[in-house]
Amino acid sequence: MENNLGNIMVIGACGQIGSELTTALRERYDEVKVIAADKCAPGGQDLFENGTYSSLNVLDRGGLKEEVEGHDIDTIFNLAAILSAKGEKNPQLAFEVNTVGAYNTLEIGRKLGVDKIIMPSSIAVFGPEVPKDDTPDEVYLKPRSMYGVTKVAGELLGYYYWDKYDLDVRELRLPGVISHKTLPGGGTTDYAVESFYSALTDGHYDFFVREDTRLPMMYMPDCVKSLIQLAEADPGSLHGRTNYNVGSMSFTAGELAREIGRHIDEFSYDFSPDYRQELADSWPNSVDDRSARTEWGWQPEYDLEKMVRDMLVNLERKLGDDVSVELNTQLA
Ligand code: AKB
Repeated sequence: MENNLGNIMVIGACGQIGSELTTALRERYDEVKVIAADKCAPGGQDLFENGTYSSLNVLDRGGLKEEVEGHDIDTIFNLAAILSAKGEKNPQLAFEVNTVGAYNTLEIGRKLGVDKIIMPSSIAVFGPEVPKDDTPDEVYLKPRSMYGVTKVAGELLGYYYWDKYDLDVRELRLPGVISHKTLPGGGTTDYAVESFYSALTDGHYDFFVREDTRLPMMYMPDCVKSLIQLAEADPGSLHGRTNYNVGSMSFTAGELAREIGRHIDEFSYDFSPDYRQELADSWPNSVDDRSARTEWGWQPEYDLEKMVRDMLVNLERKLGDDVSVELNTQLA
């Protein structure tokens, strides 16, 4: 397909979202360079075999400049981030990677005249004061986690670079992202992914949040679609710019457990909230994403039922002999 993104660099390409976004971009556009950039070891993964890999730490501004210049990059997706739970264990590192990383990306974009920068923000920008249901884009932001603080800073920095330097920066607020290819690393919403692995390999999962914890979530195909749609959107229609809510599904930990249990009779579960409960409690139940829908055509495809089926089909295949339970429904 013809693209309006030119040569692309995905920073954080080894991560949960980066690994799938890189593959999707390479499949979507013919004859286009999609550089996978990260500081992970490029050993043997298809990500590195099917395109160029660039060893890069987003905190190394000189190295970033060299890579962006050397590959003649037009569009940067910066997905390098320390997520909420890990960020509370090491707030200083979260500040560096998330805020300095965003600043470096914007600065290099400005200096080298890059066309577009896309950076995910998060539902972690919200604090407990805002309406819990259908939380709007434009509300008072007082997050309680360092991750949330850095994401608010990222949104404001992005808006500043657009406003002052005419740099085409676009950001959306992702909810918890569920996927089967690459594990998430250190988020509060990781229980939603872990529960599938444990259900299949042990028949049991101990959720680290309360049963009634309701959070906005999204399945990876919708997440990848949202990032590409926002990147491809006509700049003239983008008024929100760096604070788009993107809703998809919203469910409690108990509802997720029961939906997995519909396919695995022997699945048992407990709820033992830990320090991550406080973070989950400070976030919305669901978001109002009307701006994303009207300004760039956002429309999710997966709901809880469809996502759970797809996760189980794919993980059963991936985990092979490690699966220790019987699936009681015909999934494929
Ligand atoms: C996290 O849990 O930290 C992330 C997020 C909601 O941005 N998944």
